[in-house]
Amino acid sequence: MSSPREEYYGILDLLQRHHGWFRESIPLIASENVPSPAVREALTTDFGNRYAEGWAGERVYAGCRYIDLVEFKCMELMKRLFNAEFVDVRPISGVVANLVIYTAFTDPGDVMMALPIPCGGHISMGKRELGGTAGAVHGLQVEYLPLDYEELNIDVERAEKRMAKLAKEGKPPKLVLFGGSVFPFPHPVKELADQIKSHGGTVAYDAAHVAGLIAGGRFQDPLREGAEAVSLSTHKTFFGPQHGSVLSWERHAEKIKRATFPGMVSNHHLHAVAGVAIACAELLEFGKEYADQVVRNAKALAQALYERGFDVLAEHKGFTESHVILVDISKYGDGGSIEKRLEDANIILNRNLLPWDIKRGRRYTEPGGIRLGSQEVTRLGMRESEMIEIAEFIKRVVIDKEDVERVRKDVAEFRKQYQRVHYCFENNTEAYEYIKIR
Ligand code: DSN
Repeated sequence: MSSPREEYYGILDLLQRHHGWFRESIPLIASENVPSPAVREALTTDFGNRYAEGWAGERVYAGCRYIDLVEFKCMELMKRLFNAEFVDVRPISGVVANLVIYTAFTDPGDVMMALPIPCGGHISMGKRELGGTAGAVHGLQVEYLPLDYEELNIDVERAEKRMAKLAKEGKPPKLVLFGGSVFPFPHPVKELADQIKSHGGTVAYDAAHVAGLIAGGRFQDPLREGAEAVSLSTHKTFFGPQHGSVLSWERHAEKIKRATFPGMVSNHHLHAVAGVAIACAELLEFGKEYADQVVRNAKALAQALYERGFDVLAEHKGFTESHVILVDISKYGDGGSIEKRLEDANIILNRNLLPWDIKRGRRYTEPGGIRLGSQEVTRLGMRESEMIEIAEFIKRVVIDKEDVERVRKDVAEFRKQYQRVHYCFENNTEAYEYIKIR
């Protein structure tokens, strides 16, 4: 058995190896990003060891003098960024932000409509029998928004019919949650908002994936299209630390505040709130330029993959209007083994169910698709020409079945030029530098 000291150094060694690996890899997971050195600095502060239960300025804890000032700044900057009347920056993740919305606007047993998981819905929107948060934790009865497989978007006509049918059966949706984890095109919020409201329902929007693009003015603006509440995670296209938030209107402030605390959080990860405040300032300054490049890169990567023989979905509409692209990989194998082969070549992305996979008997372990996101490589300073190089690396692994070792060496060489975080005020520390403070 190893001694505690050996274990201690062993753990630290694994952390350093992770950093070394990411320095040499191409990070394409659509739900991740790399924060700036200033955000990483915030995460190491003593804020991470404190409690601040309650609302800023009205805490149930002492010692919050600076914590309150930072949290007020975070709220003020986030309101500016999203032109929101009210924000709650305390939910500690996107899932918790969704739970805050469920708690504020519904009761257990109510009907909620959202996309099913194979069609891009997130696990936090899932049914009870699937263990999804909405059903299993808050007791909502989840009904599905229909997806148009060709358009990769919600089918407005079928959604209207489904909603009308639910209303006729005496179970109109109390909440309709737009958004999801595969979110290439703006959802028809304004097209459906009136009908949702006419049945007494609330329009909500999960912006976890697209928050940075909304902040940069490069995606739809759900608050102006009829949404009463918007949940965020702050670490996907929004390039802060892992955390969540809710945007809304002043008229809903009290019930959202109460749902967050005492409902969902005691400690709300104050170091992360500080990191979110810094990321808000960075997005206010650089967000437009960043979001434009993220979308340009996603389109360029999709086009380059398509030209190399990959079945990138939604070609007829330019593949994507966000950071995410979805590829039907089934003619080369299953998504699980392709994900693994690419990982061995230091190309890190994830397998993904395609909308029709479950009906065809596929499972999430071996789905027909892979999902790629352009936001992290954009943050590393890459542009359209680098997307072509990335597509070529992917082709060498998946189509040419080249030796992964050889591709991995070329990927590491390619990555040498992209070691700094862009779209931030200071980048003296490298993006994946291991910071030792022992
Ligand atoms: N499961 C991740 C996603 O891809 O959306 C994060 O919630």
